[in-house]
Amino acid sequence: YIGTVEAPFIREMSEVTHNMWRNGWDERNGGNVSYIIDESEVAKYIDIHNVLRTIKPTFPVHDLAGKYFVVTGSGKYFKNVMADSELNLGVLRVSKKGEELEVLWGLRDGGVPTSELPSHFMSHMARLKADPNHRVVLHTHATNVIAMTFIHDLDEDRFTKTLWEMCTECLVVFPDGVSVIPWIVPGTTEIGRATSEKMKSSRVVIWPQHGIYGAGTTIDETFGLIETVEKAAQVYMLIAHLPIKQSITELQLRDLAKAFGVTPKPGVLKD
Ligand code: 2HA
Ligand code: ZN
Repeated sequence: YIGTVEAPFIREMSEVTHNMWRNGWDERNGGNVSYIIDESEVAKYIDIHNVLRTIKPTFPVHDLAGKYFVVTGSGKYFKNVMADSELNLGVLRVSKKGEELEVLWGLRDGGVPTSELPSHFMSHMARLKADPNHRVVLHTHATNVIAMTFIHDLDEDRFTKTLWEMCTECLVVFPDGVSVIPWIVPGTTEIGRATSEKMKSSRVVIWPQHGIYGAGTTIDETFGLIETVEKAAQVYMLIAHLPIKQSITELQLRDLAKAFGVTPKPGVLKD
């Protein structure tokens, strides 16, 4: 085996966690990422027949049986992933029956997967039904998204429309809009259920006063999606208290959708 630390999926995880930390989104142990990897890709770098130990998930995950994941560890800091990926990340396989997690690499010194594993696994199940190419779930404490949830109406269609109005290309990047759940205790299966329910039809779920979940087919695309939402929220936070002289109109949003061939989430724009 080639050195596992050089595996592209470990490098991608190290880079994305580092970038999110540098953005100021992942203080302390904030944020978590899980990423589905093909067996053939894992097998190039890791002995997939050597299970280091098993972990019981808090709920069975039959729909994900046999799938391989790279995940961030519970309580680990994004800041530290680059320097020691084997301590802060883990590669695991969901057992054949979906009742155990088989650790194949990392989570050194008895580490366990992210405390938000219920939300991650349930979101993966929902997204795989919506998009067979789905692979990534990314949670982060994007600063301006959190700030915006204090002062903006939490109705998800109104929230989506405001974000679309903040930067011209937002509608093109997330025509499916963002969804918003109520405030719920993190790490619970209840917040997992609420998040995955939204993930059936949208790739972005906002947790009020906490952060954001994004889903996508690659790390780059998912990070880009969250960056775009956060950028719009940042613009909102910069202008919301100022007298607005001009903005993007509904007609312009429609023209934009037409020009880029995207369908805005129904109900957000007035008909
Ligand atoms: O792991 O972000 O939501 C820290 C978190 C929990
Ligand atoms: Zn969080």
